[in-house]
Amino acid sequence: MLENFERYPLTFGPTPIEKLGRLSEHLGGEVEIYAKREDCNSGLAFGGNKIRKLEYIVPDAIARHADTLVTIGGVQSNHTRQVAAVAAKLGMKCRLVQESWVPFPDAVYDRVGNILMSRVMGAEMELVDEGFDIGIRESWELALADVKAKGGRPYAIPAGASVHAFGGLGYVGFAEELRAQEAETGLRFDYVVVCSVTGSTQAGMVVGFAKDGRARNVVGIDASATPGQTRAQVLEIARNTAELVRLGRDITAEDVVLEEDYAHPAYGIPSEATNDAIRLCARLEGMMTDPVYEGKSMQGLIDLVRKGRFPAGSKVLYAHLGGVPAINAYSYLYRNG
Ligand code: 5PA
Repeated sequence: MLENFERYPLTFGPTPIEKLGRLSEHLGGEVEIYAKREDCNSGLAFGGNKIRKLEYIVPDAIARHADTLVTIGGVQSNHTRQVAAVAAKLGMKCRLVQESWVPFPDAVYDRVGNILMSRVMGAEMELVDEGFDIGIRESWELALADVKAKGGRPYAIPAGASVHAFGGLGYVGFAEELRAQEAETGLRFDYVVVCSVTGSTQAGMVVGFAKDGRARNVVGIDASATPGQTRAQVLEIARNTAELVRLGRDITAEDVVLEEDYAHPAYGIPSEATNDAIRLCARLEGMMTDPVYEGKSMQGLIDLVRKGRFPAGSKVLYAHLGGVPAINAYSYLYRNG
């Protein structure tokens, strides 16, 4: 589906698929749970889902002779950290806007984890006192204008690399990669569980799996706590991406499955149920997840298995999209484990 698009390699190659046998057993053993380890996809500052997306965006930045990647996220954004790493790797500058998307009081919140690494990698950043919103922000537009005013050649990457013409392509590639792995191993996955916020991860998957009739088997777990906006953004990106890759059919609202029950109490704030899921997965599998994104999709996966959402015998693939560095900013919550 991606033959006509240039890819700049930033990842190690196809990501490993790992059986989560002890978690599957713990949840009754009727459903086989696997994880596709997007969190281990690259040597660029711990990797994650944005690296896969950026492989299809970087060729455009290079073609336009950009010298500065400009993007936006919360203080503990994984996305901004991954853009900082990619800029370093390409020999470009990086300008980051880090907004106050999460009102979290941990004393080291703006010192550790993602933001620490972005600073070490030399990104220029500003902290802006604006709340959570996945839409286009004025602060980001001002940063782009500022880079230009100072004689730079900025390249605009929106939040999560999502509302970008090529933002959905990386996760179309995920579906193609999985099909190849299925052919090789003889495994076939009935469902893919994926965390959704700015939307292009799920949108790309919906398009990629629409090709073999599995679009509606992509189960999005909302972590934005503004699911209306996330759902609309997934649909819009999926539609545009379907056209771009000439899928040959339209994507409809029914193709976007988004579970809304796991994002509470707010974006970036874990509930007790989220923390229970993080601990359970860590203690049964040694697989770490974070309190902002993957802990919530893990909570969703566990709850949906317990509720019998997946028929007995199903193989369910949890897409682990990265994000663990942010757990350092929640040190007080996990001081006793
Ligand atoms: C993020 C996003 P989408 O934004 O593509 O829907 O992906 C959600 C997601 N898991 C899932 C992890 C670990 C993520 O980092 N992170 C954002 C960030 O600024 O880091 C874009 C919000």
